[in-house]
Amino acid sequence: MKALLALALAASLAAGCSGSTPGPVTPQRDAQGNYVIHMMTSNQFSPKDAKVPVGANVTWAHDGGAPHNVVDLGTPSAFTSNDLGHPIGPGQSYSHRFIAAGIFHYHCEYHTGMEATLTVA
Ligand SMILES: [Cu+2]
Repeated sequence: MKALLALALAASLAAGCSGSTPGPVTPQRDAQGNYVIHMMTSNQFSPKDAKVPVGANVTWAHDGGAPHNVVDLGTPSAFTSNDLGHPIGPGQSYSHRFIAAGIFHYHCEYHTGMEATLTVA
């Protein structure tokens, strides 16, 4: 019984450690198979550090609140929701398919500090 308890404790500690390990997170997929990154009401992207496979279609979904956009910070910019011709509002989204590997740093131009990283590998 004591051994079992120790084992359970060790397992929960290990789980806690892996949960706090920094690194890219694979976003949840929607019914169409798109990887979904949320633009949260707190003016943050979630997951902030995301990873998807080459060929993935990524959808940035607006959770509500202030309008946002999505602009790759690379030169030239590899993707931008400004192609839509309007900010992304509540209930709206922006999608882009990534056909090549890369690490992309992007941000929302409307909110200082609203930035994130997407790794395509
Ligand atoms: Cu924003």
